[in-house]
Amino acid sequence: MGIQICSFTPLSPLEVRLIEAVSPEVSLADFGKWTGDERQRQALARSDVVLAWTARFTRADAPRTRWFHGVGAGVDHLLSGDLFRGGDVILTNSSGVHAAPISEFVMANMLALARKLPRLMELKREHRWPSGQRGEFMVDEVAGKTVGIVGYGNIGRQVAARARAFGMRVLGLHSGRPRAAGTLRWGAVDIEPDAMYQPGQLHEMLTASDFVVLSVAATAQTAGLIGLSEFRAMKPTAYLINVSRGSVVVEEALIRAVREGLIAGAALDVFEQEPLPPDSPFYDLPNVIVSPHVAGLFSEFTARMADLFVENLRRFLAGEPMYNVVDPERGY
Ligand code: OXD
Repeated sequence: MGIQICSFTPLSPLEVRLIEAVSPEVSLADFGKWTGDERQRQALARSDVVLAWTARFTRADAPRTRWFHGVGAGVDHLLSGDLFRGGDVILTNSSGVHAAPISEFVMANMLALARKLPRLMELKREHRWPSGQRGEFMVDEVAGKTVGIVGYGNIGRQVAARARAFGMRVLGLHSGRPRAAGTLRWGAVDIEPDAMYQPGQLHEMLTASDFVVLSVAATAQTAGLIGLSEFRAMKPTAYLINVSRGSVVVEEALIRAVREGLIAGAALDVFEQEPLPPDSPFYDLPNVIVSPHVAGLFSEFTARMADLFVENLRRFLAGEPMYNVVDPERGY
């Protein structure tokens, strides 16, 4: 009967051909996105492999499925249903695919915060040249400053390499598990941090950091990881940059920390509730950059994700160890 693959993420004709070229056994139905209509449900009921961002269906809807590839790096949104409960569906993610663009986004935010870009843009909008106010822009350089990276995985490592190139000191917080065995790396440069902290040493790392970058997976262990006592541990001149998930930060505590000057500001790409509601206080906090969960968007995303999927499909069919296998219990 061959290997039936259902894709609920849009693929180009070339990507479909590359996937089908892995074996004459393979046939792929690309639906672009999940709508749950009858045609999709019938295809899903026959599929051995599913490729999708999220799973709005149950194990009973996909009884033959043996492997699910998650289009994102985070899999938190995939784990609420029963698809992975029985332990008989392999779950892989796309960690590494957009580590470089996300780390570029982190650096863009770091420099924007350090060089007060939001304020400069405000002046431009107001057609103002701030004569006599230039002292406001007498800032510190990021060279020599310290970045503390919470979650030293694919994204964290690429942030580290870029920060090092800017002359920064790099601290990493270990997730506590050994590094996963191999993936496609897309030219990633691995650097050792100046110091690696263990999970119990979060406060020590926060105290030493001028920028704290959250690139950790959203799990039961990391929910609410950064709350009021963590903001109190940070320097009043430090900034928080979150490209992980909103659940990692206690948002009320963050709002308070920025308002009361416990920290200097933040750049947030992810929120507890997305879309961020229009009345969210984050929009009005002057020292906070808000972006609508775009850090990972880049033009080559699907092509790279398809490369990873093709290599994993080859491994799946050959019974070889696959890249980016996620433990649903652990959540990463
Ligand atoms: C992801 C994301 O998880 O972009 O991949 O948020």
